[in-house]
Amino acid sequence: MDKLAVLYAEHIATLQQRTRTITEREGLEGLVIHSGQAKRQFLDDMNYPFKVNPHFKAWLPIIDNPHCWIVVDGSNKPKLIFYRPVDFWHKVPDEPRDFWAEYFDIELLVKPEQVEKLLPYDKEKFAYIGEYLEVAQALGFSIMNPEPVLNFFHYHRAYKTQYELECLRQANRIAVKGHQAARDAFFSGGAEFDIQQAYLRATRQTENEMPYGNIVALNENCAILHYTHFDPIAPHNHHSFLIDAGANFNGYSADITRTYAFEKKGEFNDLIKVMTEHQIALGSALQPGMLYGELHLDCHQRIAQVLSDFKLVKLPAAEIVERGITATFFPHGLGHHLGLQVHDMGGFMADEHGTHQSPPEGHPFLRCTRLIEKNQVFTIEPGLYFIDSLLNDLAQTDNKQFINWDKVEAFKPYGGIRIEDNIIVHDDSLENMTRDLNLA
Ligand SMILES: [Mn+2]
Repeated sequence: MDKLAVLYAEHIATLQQRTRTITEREGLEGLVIHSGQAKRQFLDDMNYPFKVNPHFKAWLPIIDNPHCWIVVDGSNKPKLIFYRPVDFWHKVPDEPRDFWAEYFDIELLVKPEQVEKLLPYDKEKFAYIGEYLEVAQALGFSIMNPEPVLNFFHYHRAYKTQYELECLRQANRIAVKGHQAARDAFFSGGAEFDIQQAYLRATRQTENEMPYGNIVALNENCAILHYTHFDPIAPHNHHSFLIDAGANFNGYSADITRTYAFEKKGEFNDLIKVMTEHQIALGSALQPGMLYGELHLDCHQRIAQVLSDFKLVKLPAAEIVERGITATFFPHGLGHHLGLQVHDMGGFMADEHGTHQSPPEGHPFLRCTRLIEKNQVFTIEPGLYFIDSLLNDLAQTDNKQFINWDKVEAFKPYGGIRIEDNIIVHDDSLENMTRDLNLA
């Protein structure tokens, strides 16, 4: 953990610099960043799981404490208002003593409503950054979440500091342990529920700590892109297993997907092998100066080649793409930025003012159109699925005649395939954090 402490100094300096630049440009004296509040369930005395404001956790790894505030101007030492109630019902957070604590002037807050005394007295030129606009208004803020400020941070967030890259490596390390345990649970015949439990146990993280709802799908459920149900009963036969699951480290996310065939012999296993080769090739093709969208289009060419080679579509690859058939089998984007948020902000930005760069026509679900540059982190996650509703749509078109429907039917019990790694783009090399950990 010493390494993180060393890297953190540069991380804070970078955030200070960004803050200085944007507050000067916008004529602000500073920013007041709110971690958030506990949200009460309707007509109940219990709260929803707390999810921290990503702009807050960008500064320090506090991800589980509501009613905290950071006051920054980019020049002076940042101030942390740390919520530490007197409470015999819940665990009270310890006073901060971690490696990051020395970079903040820390004031303890016992009651949320007492924050007023600790915030800047004159708030006219301070911007509130957070979710609770009524709270901000009541406290006397008139500037809330100004778009130029948010755009600026979202754009620059794509360039990770060395501290952030280390956090992302750690998140991958934790997630890979989960993936290995999940794979073993699948091959020993577990139900989706059992596999999920094995994953969580291996990561030592709870469901609420996961950066997103794990996707643990067996057989035809692999065709449901965001399948978040956990069947407690094992199916009669295990055919296939798709797991899309991450982990959290200091507020940074891993986002990894693997697909397995239960039988090592068989065409679905061959299909996984070929998709894995393409996934690795796509990951290796990331390079500074290229648009991420180009790689997404390259992926469609590759999917078309697979569809043609496996005789799922009775056409040469080029024509499969031309006729738009690949979208039926690969309906989502190639990937996205990864960091504080699983789908990190800024993927569509052409510049720090937030100028929007739309996805290519016909590819509405692509989440990143940005220029690839060093210190950015991407997921690469091609997929190939047999989704009833999309296949039904395809059957209503002229392209119906080119599809080998018997073959499609034969693959349906397997659902589909997605394979996803987390990759850092360096100056003159790539770092596949996921495969470096030997997750096949
Ligand atoms: Mn992803």
